[in-house]
Amino acid sequence: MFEKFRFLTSGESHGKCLTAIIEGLPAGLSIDTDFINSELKRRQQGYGRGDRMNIETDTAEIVSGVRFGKTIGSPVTLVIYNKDYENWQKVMSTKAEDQTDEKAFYTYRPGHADYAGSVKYNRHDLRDILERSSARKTAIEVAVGAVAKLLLKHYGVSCKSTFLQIGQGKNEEEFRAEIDRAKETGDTLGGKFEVIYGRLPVGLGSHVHWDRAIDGRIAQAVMSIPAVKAVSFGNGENAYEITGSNFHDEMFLSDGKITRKTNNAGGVEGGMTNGEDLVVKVVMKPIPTLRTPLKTVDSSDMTETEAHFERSDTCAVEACSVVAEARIACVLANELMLKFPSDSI
Ligand code: EPS
Repeated sequence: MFEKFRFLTSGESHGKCLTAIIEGLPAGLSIDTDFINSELKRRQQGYGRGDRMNIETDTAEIVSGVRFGKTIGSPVTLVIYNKDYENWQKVMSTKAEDQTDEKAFYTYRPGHADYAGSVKYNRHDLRDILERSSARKTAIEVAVGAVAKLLLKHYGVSCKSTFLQIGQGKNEEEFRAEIDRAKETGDTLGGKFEVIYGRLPVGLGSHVHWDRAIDGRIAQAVMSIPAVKAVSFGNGENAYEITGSNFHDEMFLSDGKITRKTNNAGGVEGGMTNGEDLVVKVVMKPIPTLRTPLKTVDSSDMTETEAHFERSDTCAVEACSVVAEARIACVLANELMLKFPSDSI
């Protein structure tokens, strides 16, 4: 999927650091580290975040690919150090001789990766799965997305997010009340938000093969964010109840240019951007690590029990929207580089 703007990330939630290597950036792109760090700060904020956010002050260190503030065409390496590692050095040691059962756990958290991950990778201590399945890894993805956003900004592309609903709440005041209520009862909350990218060129993506459709690529990138359960474009989630004459966005001319009065397609037709705003709607489920225990199974003796609780957030929808912006930015950066290939800015 990422043919031009490619990246890999590594790192565990309580490991030493999170790392990313980005390849495919043109040389000469200004890398504004303050912008990258402000995006990391946005991801840490939001009403309902947990105690881990009081420990971390995420900042990205650039260790390759940038000289005197500009890319030089070589891979860009980013590192975010986990402050909390200080408290986990023994438990997260990479050395065989440090083997310990401290912080091991065996009760699957329903809704999390524990069960399927432990079966797939044949791990007894579920911490081996928790550490990478944790949404902690989205910190480094936001740093990569910030670099992608710098490329998009260079081409004049804009980005914003809006919260549509959290629990039953539909405005800021109601969001907070819902989150307070969930927190009191040891519960968690999901929500719905939209990400809008504007001023995109016509023709990113393609209709010629299924795996080149930009809506498909964006859906994959957003759906794989931890806890995301639904992704749609424009008015796509309601398309089943509207007739064709009401759904499709009619075309008009204004000063010789094509204009539309509606954007039910969310800026994508035939798997390509059509010049209208790209509107991606996302639903995040409530985080599955609950203070109020859920019924589950203990894998060590196969008895019914209650789920493991580890420090968690009550609601991370705001953080999720920053991660979704970042993932979409990476897809768009790749598509821009495919359509306008260039070794330098
Ligand atoms: C997160 C860091 C994690 C969690 C949260 C997101 O830190 P810790 O496990 O040390 O509390 O706060 O992740 C989850 C709740 C989860 O289920 O994945 C972060 O940096 O966003």
